[in-house]
Amino acid sequence: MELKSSKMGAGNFGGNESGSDASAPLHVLPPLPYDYAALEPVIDARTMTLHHDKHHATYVDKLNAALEPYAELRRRSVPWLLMNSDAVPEPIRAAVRNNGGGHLNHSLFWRLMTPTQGGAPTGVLADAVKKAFGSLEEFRTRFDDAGAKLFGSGWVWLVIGREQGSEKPGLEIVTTTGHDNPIQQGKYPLLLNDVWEHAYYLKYENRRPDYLKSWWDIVNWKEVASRFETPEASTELEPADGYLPATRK
Ligand code: MN3
Repeated sequence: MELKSSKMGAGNFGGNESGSDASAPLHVLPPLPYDYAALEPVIDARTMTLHHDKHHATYVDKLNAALEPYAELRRRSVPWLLMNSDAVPEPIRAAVRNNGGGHLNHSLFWRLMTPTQGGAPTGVLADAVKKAFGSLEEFRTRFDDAGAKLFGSGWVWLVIGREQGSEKPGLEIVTTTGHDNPIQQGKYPLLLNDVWEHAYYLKYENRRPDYLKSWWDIVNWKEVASRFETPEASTELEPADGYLPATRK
């Protein structure tokens, strides 16, 4: 499978295309699109600082370290690595899955939150949510329930998968453990929430359901709608190669 490497620049998920410095880190920690305190009071600045500068940064560092001896794999994007785990040598397979997934998921997560949006989905996304879940309120309830029930560390997602009881594309709520991403199941992520304790414990302690409920105030619905309407523009998932996001049609 060949990457459309020319499209893989945006989002820091692609390979080092300059090729000028073989020792340069290939994967780069993206900056937060807002200040550390911007999501308060829902997520406190201390949590954001640790989460981005320590947790996410460590995933990027460990991913680069794992890939360092493998010249061919260093050209590959994170989604490609996650979707082609058979091509990743066994000694680094777990490290690439965990840290590559951690890098991809957090990069999406930062962009799907905003200090200014909140509110509700509009347009065709609103219609799709209503069709799949009955109402926005029901969707949120089911999403929160899935996140609250997920045992241990993981993520809760809204994805383009399959309509319930059919082969047609439709919206689904799924959960993943660790840092797995729904692209590994052929599903296209639209929205995600991090339910690892490091995402909420300083402020919410053991009250994960309170965190899940509060979080809706900072969801970037504009970005969710953009992903839904033009998934092909989300370059970090480009190498899906016929796998996704064609499921929308
Ligand atoms: Mn996290």
